[in-house]
Amino acid sequence: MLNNPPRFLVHKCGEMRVAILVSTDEGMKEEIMVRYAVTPLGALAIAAIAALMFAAAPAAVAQEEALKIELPQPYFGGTPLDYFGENLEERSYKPREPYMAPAGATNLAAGKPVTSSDPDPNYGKLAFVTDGEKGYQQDYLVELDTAVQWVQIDLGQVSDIYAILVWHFHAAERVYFDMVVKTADDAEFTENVQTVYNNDHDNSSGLGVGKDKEYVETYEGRLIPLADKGIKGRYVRLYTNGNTSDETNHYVEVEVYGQPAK
Ligand SMILES: [Ca+2]
Ligand SMILES: [Ca+2]
Repeated sequence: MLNNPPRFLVHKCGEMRVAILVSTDEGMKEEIMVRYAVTPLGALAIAAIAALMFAAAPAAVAQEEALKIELPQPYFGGTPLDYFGENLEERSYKPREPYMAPAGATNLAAGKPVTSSDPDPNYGKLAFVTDGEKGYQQDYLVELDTAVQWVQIDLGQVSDIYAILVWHFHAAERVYFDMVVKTADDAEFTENVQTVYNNDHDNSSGLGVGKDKEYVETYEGRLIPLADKGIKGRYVRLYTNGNTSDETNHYVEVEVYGQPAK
């Protein structure tokens, strides 16, 4: 795999080596492409040809690709948000950049079982969290009780997790408080527990202090980037503690991109 441009090494004796660095399971390795005894001019010529060949070569075999994320229709209208928190992220009105993850990642959460701290939602069903419907309409919304509540998804097997994407509710400008996201190998969250997002700066939910930002909900959902974090787990649990409009907690959809762990 040509991960790096060729390097041209001309030795004092007039021998030239054209080498490339390739990445292998053992790490970076130098592979010699050409080794010639040449005049300095000849060395330059070979270097130029090799550079041209490299430039013309097809791109390295893809190890990563952009996640294929289906976005719902945006909602226009509603009351502008009147909330300024110290920890509120500055809003970006640009579309999110494509997110690169190891090739072959899929939404492991699709159709998977959902449990919750509130097994009897105010309205909607827990199954809505993983049913693929992400519209802003209330028909797609599950509303959980007030105070700290969580939903939990069982991916079915321990998996490599590259990104978690969550839509709480996007038919209004809202910020959900104390959003904490954890992964674990067991449903009780005692084994291999990892906190992958926490924006509870004052520990008001009692799950620990987090440094992540609060943000305003949009149709793009919130993508938690984990591709380079080496996160493995079977269960994903997401907490919130009310929002800027009321004290209840909402979900439209949660997606978990990754692959079953090898
Ligand atoms: Ca849904
Ligand atoms: Ca808080």
